[in-house]
Amino acid sequence: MAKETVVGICGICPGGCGVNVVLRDGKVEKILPIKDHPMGVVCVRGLHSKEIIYSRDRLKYPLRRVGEKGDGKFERITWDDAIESIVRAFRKTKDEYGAQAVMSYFGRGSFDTNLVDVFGAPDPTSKGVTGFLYPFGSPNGTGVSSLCSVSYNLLAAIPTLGSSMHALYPDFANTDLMVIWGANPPTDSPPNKVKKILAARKRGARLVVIDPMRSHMAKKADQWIGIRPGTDGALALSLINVIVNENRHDEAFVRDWTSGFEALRDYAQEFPPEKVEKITRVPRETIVALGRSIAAANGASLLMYTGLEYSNSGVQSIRAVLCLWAITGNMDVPGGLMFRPPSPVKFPRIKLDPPPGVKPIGADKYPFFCDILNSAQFMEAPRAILRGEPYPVKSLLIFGASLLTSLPDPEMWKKCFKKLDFMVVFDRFMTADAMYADIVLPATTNYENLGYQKYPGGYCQLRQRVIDPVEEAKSGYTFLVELAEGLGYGDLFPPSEADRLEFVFASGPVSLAELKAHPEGVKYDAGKQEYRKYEKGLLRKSGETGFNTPSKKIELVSSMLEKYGYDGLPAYVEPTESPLGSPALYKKYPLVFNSGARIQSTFRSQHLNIPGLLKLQPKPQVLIHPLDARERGIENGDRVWVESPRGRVGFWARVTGDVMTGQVEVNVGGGSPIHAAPWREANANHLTDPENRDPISGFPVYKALLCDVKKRH
Ligand SMILES: Nc1nc2c(c(=O)[nH]1)N[C@H]1C(S)=C(S)[C@@H](COP(=O)(O)OP(=O)(O)OC[C@H]3O[C@@H](n4cnc5c(=O)[nH]c(N)nc54)[C@H](O)[C@@H]3O)O[C@H]1N2
Ligand SMILES: Nc1nc2c(c(=O)[nH]1)N[C@H]1C(S)=C(S)[C@@H](COP(=O)(O)OP(=O)(O)OC[C@H]3O[C@@H](n4cnc5c(=O)[nH]c(N)nc54)[C@H](O)[C@@H]3O)O[C@H]1N2
Ligand code: SF4
Ligand SMILES: [Mo]
Repeated sequence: MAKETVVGICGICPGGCGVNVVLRDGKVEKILPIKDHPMGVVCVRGLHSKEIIYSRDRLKYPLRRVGEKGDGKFERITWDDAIESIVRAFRKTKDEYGAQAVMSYFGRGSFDTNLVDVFGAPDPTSKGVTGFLYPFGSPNGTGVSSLCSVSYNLLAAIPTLGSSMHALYPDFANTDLMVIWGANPPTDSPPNKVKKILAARKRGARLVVIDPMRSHMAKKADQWIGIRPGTDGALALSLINVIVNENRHDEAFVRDWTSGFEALRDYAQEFPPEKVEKITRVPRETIVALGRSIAAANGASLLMYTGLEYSNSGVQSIRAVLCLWAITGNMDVPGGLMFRPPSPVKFPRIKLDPPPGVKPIGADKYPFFCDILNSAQFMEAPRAILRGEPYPVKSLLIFGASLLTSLPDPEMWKKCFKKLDFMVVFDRFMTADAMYADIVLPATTNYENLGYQKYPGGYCQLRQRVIDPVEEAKSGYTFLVELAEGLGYGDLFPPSEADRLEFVFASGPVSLAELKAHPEGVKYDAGKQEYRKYEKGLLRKSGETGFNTPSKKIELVSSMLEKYGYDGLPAYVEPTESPLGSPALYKKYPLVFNSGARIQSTFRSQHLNIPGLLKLQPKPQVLIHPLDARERGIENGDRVWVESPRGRVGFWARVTGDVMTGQVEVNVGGGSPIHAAPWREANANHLTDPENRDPISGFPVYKALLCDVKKRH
């Protein structure tokens, strides 16, 4: 057959980058980027799509475990048999312990719009799949939101600004100053902000990056401000200190549109730059100069992501930064942090409500998290699985996630897997978790699925099925609908991917016919952008002026958090395991441990078996400063142990000035049986601590711990 080019969407992650797929004989031959696509980028993983789709490691058939848990002995079964087994097991759990004893965990392999829009919780601000088990009677929909991005996106933003961060964006096109704080856009998926940032810089806007590492972005910046991990809250409060003490805040905005200013101003007195220099390692002159330039900027924009989430005051530190943006009048003004316009169109959603009467796991310890997300906090699952507290959990569905590589203390999670009555894993590959599952099911890549993708700013594109599913792999949608049918509530959902498209576009902003006629995508009206929407009643559903918080103001002191018993102020807490927080331990473990900065060629635990991508970084590394390396007799490329109070794991040293002295960065992702040998044993989460968490979000402190690095002889 001749070559055929299909306008498609990259099918590796849900980023939604536009690609041209060159097919030969019905198989993907090549992936070519489309430059004028709204995403405008294709990352290195997308370019290696072919290798990923046709990897010999892909799961091909449904499997049933026949050996002991963890042995890796499975037999091939049919899909019907698999669904029947899951249904039987879930029903048995429900009969014996109640529906709440069945739990789901949706990971980074589940973020596809086509799933979230159908199986998500009622509040569309949350991006996870939390509602699938609601009709079954279980409130215990959980997932990677228990440890990723919602601390910033929801838990800090909603009580402060009255809105999720998904509803905001930095106005790079008009900005004077860009502050990138705990994010590295070149590795985001898709990495589509980089172009805008570089264009703004070319136009004359200053770029400042606050990061413990000289990241990809920091290398392109006017200024890199290195910081000790986990101390950003202190830095933000010190910037506030400089600004209020020099009367540089936006007085009119503070008076009319914020609440709690006096209390914040008083609290910030505890954070003078000379004291905060010792906490953060940011020189006092740098703090003063940055405070002044944020206040003086004619529109200061802010980009954050996960960098601040993993400390002992993650939520509050992010809040402190948002407060800083508010008091300097940088909200919803040209070049500042903009609210998206209220959209005149809605995509229809299926309404799934949490079952009444039973609280999700974790609601006793993290009530704010569970209420905002309509979800359980998965970090509390071990208590339920191992000890039956506050009630037992007996069956677990793991969908597109790798718990043993992503959560602290893999050995404890293995114990949980062994204790469960039933576990099912749905994935593209045989993960470490799958080795413990009763049933393992093969998932497609999105190249094998039919669906749609919507983009911010009003653009929608059909996700064409570019190739047939590999062997017996199924899409997440097909699997979940079949499972729902087995469990007796399939009628809630359109029965097939094609029916789902009919459902969405029957009343959506564009018609299915239009989308089919324009495979490159269709624009629609996503609302008119206006500045200072709070003055015009455009941020509240009622049409009243102000922000969508209880007081209608930006709450510097949060009434919502106070109601839940937390500090209303954006209070800073020193990381509990740190040079200042645990000086005795610091003597034994004299390096600050950070982990998980993204690598372009990998995605958390993914692609560490894909030869073309592995070539880009064959071995798991610990990044260490030349002075620290020399002190330990370590040279670039040496095999080393990274030791924490929890244990030791082998890595390879990358000696580089891109990290600060006294601090290391450890690669995350390793630890799965299909990984290339060097990565297979390198599970960084043997070094992290499941009990060390942010008290509001319950997120593990992945990025502010202690360790030492030793040469491995
Ligand atoms: N120490 C430390 N630990 C961390 C982090 C850190 O920074 N430091 N980062 C944390 C963060 S932010 C996150 S999000 C978690 C990530 O945790 P996970 O959600 O476990 O992410 P992945 O390792 O990417 O695993 C995703 C799995 O989904 C599969 N998959 C991919 N696409 C699909 C699909 O379409 N369908 C199905 N069914 N499966 C699919 C992949 O094969 C892979 O096995 O890790 C966390 N862990
Ligand atoms: N290629 C690739 N892309 C990915 C992923 C991947 O694994 N690979 N993972 C995806 C996932 S799960 C997520 S959640 C997003 C996350 O996207 P980002 O949050 O942008 O993730 P990173 O690229 O790690 O950037 C975080 C930055 O924060 C810095 N940082 C760490 N600790 C601190 C701190 O205490 N303070 C400050 N100020 N900065 C700190 C890190 O050094 C790093 O440069 O990326 C997604 N995109
Ligand atoms: S970010 Fe990379 S892997 Fe994800 S959709 Fe875009 S090109 Fe594909
Ligand atoms: Mo994440």
